[in-house]
Amino acid sequence: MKKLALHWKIIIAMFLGIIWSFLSGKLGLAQFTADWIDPFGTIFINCLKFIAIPLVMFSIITGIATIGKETNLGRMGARTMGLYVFTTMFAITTGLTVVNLFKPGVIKDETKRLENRLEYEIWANENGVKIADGRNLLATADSSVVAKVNASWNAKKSSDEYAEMMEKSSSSSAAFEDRGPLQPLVDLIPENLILSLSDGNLMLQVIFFAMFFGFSSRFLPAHQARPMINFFEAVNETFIKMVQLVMKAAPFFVFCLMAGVLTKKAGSAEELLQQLADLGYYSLVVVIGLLFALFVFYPTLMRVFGVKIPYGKFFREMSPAMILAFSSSSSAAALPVTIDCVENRLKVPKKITDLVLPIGATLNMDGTSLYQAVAVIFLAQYHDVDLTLIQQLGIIITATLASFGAAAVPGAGLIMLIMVLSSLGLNPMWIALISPVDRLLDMCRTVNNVVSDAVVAIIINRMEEKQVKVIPPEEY
Ligand code: DAS
Repeated sequence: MKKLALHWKIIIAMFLGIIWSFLSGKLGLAQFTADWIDPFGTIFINCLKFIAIPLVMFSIITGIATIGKETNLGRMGARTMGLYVFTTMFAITTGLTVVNLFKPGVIKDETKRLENRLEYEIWANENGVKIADGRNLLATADSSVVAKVNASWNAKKSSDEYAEMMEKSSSSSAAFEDRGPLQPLVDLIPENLILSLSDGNLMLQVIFFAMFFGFSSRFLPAHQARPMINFFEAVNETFIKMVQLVMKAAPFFVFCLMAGVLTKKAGSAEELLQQLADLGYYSLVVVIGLLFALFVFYPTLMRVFGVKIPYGKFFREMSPAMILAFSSSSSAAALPVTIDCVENRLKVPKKITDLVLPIGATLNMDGTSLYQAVAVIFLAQYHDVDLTLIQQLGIIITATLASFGAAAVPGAGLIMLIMVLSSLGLNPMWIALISPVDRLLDMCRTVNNVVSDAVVAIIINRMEEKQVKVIPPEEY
């Protein structure tokens, strides 16, 4: 039988892992899975994560240090950032469109809808927050209903889950509140490089250091810089080789990852299915938006920029990175494989991938921003809050900033949702309502985050080639 290509093996392994997570619940093997299978998934992710940060650093240093004079770094950087912002804003607009079209949060039951609304107004009054749509149902509501909502709200506030969420939202909101206008710029500069290298959330600081170091090395006399750059290039290539070696065992690791993440996270896949049923319509709307962006918007955008990649070929060559993004829910963990796919399978030169992909993995999160747009409006609908068009357009800005600020690790998008909710005068603790299905949606939106980075790299490459390059499919 013809040797099965790696991406098909990984896809089969992924489905076997999902089947195993159902079986292990039924056969009482959940503990066995957690003890003997899931650790290999963690080992796999850790291997890719410990490679990702130095790979980002050495890729950017060598990329900036060696990029030829013919490439105008400023122009390439501006084009890259412009495409990141454009694709993110388009993703948010897609999210706003589908959630307003399908209205997954609107509750038919009058009483339930009123109770949710009153709970929002009680929260807003307690916290001195201006009601987002200016209505005041508390003033006219039946006193027995108000008393009932008050009691349930107080009970909810004292529950562990809400206490934990309140802690999360207050720490995150505080993190946003005392930020001056230039704080994001200050956060870019590493205080201590070793500290930045040790924390995946500080990837931006590693990128800043690498760009500054690489740019500075261009001022050295060639005979001085060359040995250092040769060394960094060899280190970089070694890291890529390490990724390729790890990926040879990817089918086994992805099986363990899928078997473990579903069993461990949900307690059992059935519980996850039950949670999905409760938030099914909302989850479906998020997935519809993501699929539209993935299979309609990105191929169209590449066509518009004159990139002629056969439709199927693009996704086939990107599939290892997409599956890894799905199974790990981490753009950072998937980054080494994304670089490998874009460079060695889609043939985009290193001088482009070294810069565009590491920065994209950290900044450009289209899937996250689309998800945040859907989630905010879903939660507003669920609490009968009518946001005006202007307020919704404001989400394009706040969700863009939130996705730029989200770290490339699992669950980052949900936490950054706190900022978007707070900016609209909505209750940041509503994220507790959608957290049960967040892991599954995180897996889906991380795929879009990774594909968007690859699409931008391919478009930048075409733009840098300055001509419409029709590459025959067999060559591509
Ligand atoms: N999981 C994040 C990532 O790695 C995205 C998110 O949490 O929204 O891209």
